[in-house]
Amino acid sequence: MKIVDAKVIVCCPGRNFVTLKIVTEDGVSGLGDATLNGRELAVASYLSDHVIPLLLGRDARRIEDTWQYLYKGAYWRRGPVTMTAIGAVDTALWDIRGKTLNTPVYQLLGGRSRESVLVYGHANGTDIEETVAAVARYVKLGYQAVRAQCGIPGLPSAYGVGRGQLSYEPAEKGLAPENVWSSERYLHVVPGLFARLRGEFGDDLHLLHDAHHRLTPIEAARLGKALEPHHLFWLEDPVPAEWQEGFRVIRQHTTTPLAVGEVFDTIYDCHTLIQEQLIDYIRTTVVHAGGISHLRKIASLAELHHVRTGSHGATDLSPICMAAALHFDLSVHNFGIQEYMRHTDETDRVFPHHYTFEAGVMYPGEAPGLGVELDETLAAQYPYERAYLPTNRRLDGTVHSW
Ligand code: KDG
Ligand code: MG
Repeated sequence: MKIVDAKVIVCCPGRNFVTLKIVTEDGVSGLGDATLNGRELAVASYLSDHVIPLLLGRDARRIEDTWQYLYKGAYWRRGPVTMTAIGAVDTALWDIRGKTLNTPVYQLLGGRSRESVLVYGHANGTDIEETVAAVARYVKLGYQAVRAQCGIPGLPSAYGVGRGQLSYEPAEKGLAPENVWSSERYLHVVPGLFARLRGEFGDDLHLLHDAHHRLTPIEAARLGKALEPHHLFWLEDPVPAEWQEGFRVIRQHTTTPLAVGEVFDTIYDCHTLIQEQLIDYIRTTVVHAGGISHLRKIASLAELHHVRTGSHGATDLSPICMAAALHFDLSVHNFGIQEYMRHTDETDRVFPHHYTFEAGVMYPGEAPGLGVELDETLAAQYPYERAYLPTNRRLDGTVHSW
């Protein structure tokens, strides 16, 4: 089953998405998400200029061999651009395999390990009371798990606080905006937010929080300790993710569960964290960590060390990635939770899909392959628009992690 064609489609139905489409000699096509927020065209070029010429004529059934060929064959290994491109090829090949065998991808991954996939939504507000109201809206929609973020007095903007919609979209059209940050002010607010949320919603609702890589280890340890009475499902990205040793300090001080991984692109970024049990959830994604094949290897290592998965699922990951994540989540034994930010209606129209949400859980659907299509005619009506994630500076002007 030879690959006879492949192309990259870049579109912007509200935000930018990069998609790889691979076609076989039998006329079967598969899709892979290749979106790297704020650096989209680098992956598009990597695929068009360097990967697609290598795919033509290859057997689409050799998924593992193609992964190894692209990874080892580049000589320059790892990195978000390379691994997103490999992830797109891998995802598209799993899609083709499912369509060829007329079965949903999760059946090829060992079948269902559970009936459905627990997801968490994003609640946010400019202050604590607005966030409480936002969490209430999610509870009303049936969510069993909610991530809560709120504005910080004295700071003009805060990570995770949107513009009043259910979805939060950080990328801005044009050049990168600058945010202002103060860890001191942030640390004053967050414990009070969760005390208020537990008081309002009781013990059963799963509550999550994302510190978005901004604290030092000892600050994160202090936050984790302060949050212990409110038993979070997890505290995400407490310190810059590449700073693996930092987690040892946090771990010594707090029992708040820790999650990390959305910026990791291979198992080599997280094997120490997993093997030393310095984290509880590994949040690598299909799109950025080398596709379904590589994510399964990370999950297998994590399973040995009591670490569960928690796939990243922000709106900058296209519905193709969302579908792939759901097939993966349903199949792996040590699944934890899946992030779910709803895409805009425009995005859903460009990427019609079979996955569904009901009562706080999701289902990938029973369509062959991943169960997502790309309406190329509609996509062509939304050309690429340059957009960047924000940057961040402390109150005194020093650059800080965003
Ligand atoms: O592109 C960056 C976003 O995906 C990221 O900021 C979202 O942290 C995020 C999350 O947990 O969804
Ligand atoms: Mg995050």
